[in-house]
Amino acid sequence: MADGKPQYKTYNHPAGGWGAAAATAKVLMEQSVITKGSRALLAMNQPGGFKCPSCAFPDADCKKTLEFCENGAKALAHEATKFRVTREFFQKYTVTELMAQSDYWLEMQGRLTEPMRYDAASDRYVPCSWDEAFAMIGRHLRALSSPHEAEFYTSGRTPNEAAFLYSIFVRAFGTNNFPDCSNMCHEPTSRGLPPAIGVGKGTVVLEDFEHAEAIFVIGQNTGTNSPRMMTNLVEARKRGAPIVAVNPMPERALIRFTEPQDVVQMATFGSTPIASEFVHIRIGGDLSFIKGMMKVMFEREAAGERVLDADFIAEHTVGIEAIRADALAQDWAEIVRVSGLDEAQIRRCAEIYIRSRATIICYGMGLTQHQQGSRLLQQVSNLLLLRGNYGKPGAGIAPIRGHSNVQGDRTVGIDEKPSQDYLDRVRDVFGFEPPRGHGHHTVESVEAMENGTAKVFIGMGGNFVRAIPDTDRSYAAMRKLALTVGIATKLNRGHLVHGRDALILPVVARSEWIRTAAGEQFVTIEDAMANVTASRGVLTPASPHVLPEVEIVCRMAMATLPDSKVPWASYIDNYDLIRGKIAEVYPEIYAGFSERIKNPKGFHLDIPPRRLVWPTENGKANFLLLPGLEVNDVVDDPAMLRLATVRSHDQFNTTIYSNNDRYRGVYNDRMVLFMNAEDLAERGLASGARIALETISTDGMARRVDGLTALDYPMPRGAVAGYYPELNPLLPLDYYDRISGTPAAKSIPVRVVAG
Ligand SMILES: Nc1nc2c(c(=O)[nH]1)N[C@H]1C(S)=C(S)[C@@H](COP(=O)(O)OP(=O)(O)OC[C@H]3O[C@@H](n4cnc5c(=O)[nH]c(N)nc54)[C@H](O)[C@@H]3O)O[C@H]1N2
Ligand SMILES: Nc1nc2c(c(=O)[nH]1)N[C@H]1C(S)=C(S)[C@@H](COP(=O)(O)OP(=O)(O)OC[C@H]3O[C@@H](n4cnc5c(=O)[nH]c(N)nc54)[C@H](O)[C@@H]3O)O[C@H]1N2
Ligand SMILES: [Mo]
Repeated sequence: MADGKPQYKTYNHPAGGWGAAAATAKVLMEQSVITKGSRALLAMNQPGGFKCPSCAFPDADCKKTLEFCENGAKALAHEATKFRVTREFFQKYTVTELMAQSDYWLEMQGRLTEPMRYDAASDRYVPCSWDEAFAMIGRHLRALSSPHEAEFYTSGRTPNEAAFLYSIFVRAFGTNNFPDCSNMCHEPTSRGLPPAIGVGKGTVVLEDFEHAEAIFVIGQNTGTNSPRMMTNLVEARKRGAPIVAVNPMPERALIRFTEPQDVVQMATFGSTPIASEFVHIRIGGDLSFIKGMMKVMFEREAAGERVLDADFIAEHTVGIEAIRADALAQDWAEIVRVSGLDEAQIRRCAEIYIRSRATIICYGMGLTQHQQGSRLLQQVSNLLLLRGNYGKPGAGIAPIRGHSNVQGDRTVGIDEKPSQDYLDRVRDVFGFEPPRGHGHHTVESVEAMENGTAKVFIGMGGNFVRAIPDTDRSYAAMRKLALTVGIATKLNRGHLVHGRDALILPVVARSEWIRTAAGEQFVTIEDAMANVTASRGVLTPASPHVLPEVEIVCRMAMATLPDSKVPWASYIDNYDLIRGKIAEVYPEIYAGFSERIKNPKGFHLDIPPRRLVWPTENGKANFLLLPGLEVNDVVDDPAMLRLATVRSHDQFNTTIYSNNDRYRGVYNDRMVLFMNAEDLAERGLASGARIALETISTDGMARRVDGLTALDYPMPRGAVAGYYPELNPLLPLDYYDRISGTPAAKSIPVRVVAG
């Protein structure tokens, strides 16, 4: 468990299977919620129940009775835990003492139970009433000389109703400062895809997986981070559709998987091979892989073979000439050098792609978190356009989103660069003039704290200080603030790295019911495939003193904007009124929201490219060029290694469930560095050596993490990986994709030094 002896061994079993079943039972036991947790699991992702609080992958239309996975069960067990953080707990420890504890320890203390206020004299959090808390927020916000001195963060577990009201409150207050977790995650999808296809979302629905003739999974650790998608991959593989997995780490579930829900496979210890082609790519090598495939296609087309969808290209697209010239001009030796792949494998992947009449390309953080993340996604779209892989069954682009409602939060207004059309509608519907300029994304909000222009930080969920880059610098920036507010289910580091005043405001969790004066309320979420569904908690809230997020937003607004014309109090009780307003602000997609949500299966938000309609400026799908083969600045240092910061199997972002990472064979340790054997040998290191890492950066700041164990692991040469958030001190704040603001957390240039 948390403090056992570190062990490193190879995991030779298929992913999923009995290992997953055992892990599910174990986590329910650890949180002492076997009966309660098992009961709640039966309601998870079922009509009339609640949506899994873990990832954003859609659930399969009620086809299976148990629509949850090992990691969904962990998320639920940690939410439904019997452990509580009470006023006695805060009386026992000073904030300085709590700061010395690990993230894992903080998480294991359990659910927050009542509002707390920081008391500087005793260095403790002390109880305060909800009225006092809201009054303090109102006082601080009204005292600012400009509304732009406040930063309003959102994490993607926040449901639509709360996120929508939060966006209205913040705009009525007068700023578009909406740093949010999406800025560190799929923002390249939101910003990169619109110029290409007109929407910043995926274009596939779950059913498309049943019709796909090939599936590419690029830079995404499916078995750990969206395990429910394994069902679709297993099904595809069983009917013979090839799967191409592109990843610098041979992620276990992408190689072999046993479905925990498949009784026969479980009983016979059977499993399904997943990747028909495992593409062991260098970190940041994806652009050259894509260009290599396109080069093959253009060459074969030039030789008279029909490998492109000429009709689709002629009718729907603009810009193929530049893409063709660029791909043909690439040199194989360079493609091979930058990608770390051999030409024959790239040709085989191109062949798979050419043979398939309908292809889905899925991707995750392995593509988005690079300096050119947004433009890299445009190249993925180019590849799809070449064979008309939009607007037909079984085809399209599938960003595998992170948080369960991160896509929904963006749809309903959490956006630091809102469109003028949207702002006009907010004005018309709510009768106030919203601010028109751009606000801060996550990195800019930290810069504003650092230079003293930001004074208040409100965190609607999440664990901002642990999620962002440059840990030491970010801690210092947060500590300069006048007020920090953490609206949360669990205690986390964000509550301990605080401003002069600080509040912890505990909320009702996804799995718990919400009862108001108007009766039982439900919330809604939008999954990664744009399905909007209702979520109704089934458990009793963690304490009688926690409040739903909607109520917290309304009461912050009432305390801050006493003259507001928006009827905040009415929304506290009746969530249908909120959905009515969402429908008014977004009539194209949300008309009739309150009626449509009565369908137990929910409804799908229109994605125009599915109908071959392209809401781009020119009304066409655009081929967009990214010259060269590199997606990150080239670093001229022979000792340089590219570091990807990744998730273990036992964490949800900054929440650490245990110090194990079963599929990668690491137990009781998170301070490890996965490294290629030759890279180790070249540095005179043996597997297990104690090392430190330093960032190779250009800003003159020293960044270093000590106490790491280097492990011989099948990584490509020059590529290393370790865990987020422990390695965030190595990620420079200004090392990010300029289009999306997303930190390049998968390609930090580092060097190994003696530890
Ligand atoms: N259980 C669980 N589920 C989760 C989460 C969690 O922490 N735990 N987090 C949620 C969130 S917010 C998100 S955004 C998603 C994240 O889910 P993923 O996108 O799977 O996130 P990561 O674990 O960061 O890493 C992705 C993969 O990218 C690979 N990779 C690294 N660099 C490169 C590269 O240059 N090219 C390619 N092709 N691959 C590369 C890594 O080896 C890793 O397998 O999952 C969501 N679901
Ligand atoms: N180096 C590096 N950095 C990264 C990444 C990476 O791959 N590498 N990934 C990035 C990504 S993809 C993301 S999405 C961000 C994640 O950043 P965040 O979303 O900020 O972080 P989480 O760890 O998901 O937040 C966990 C906290 O949310 C609170 N919480 C949980 N459920 C609820 C709820 O229902 N309501 C409320 N109000 N609070 C709740 C709990 O108190 C918990 O402590 O991190 C980013 N940072
Ligand atoms: Mo994410």
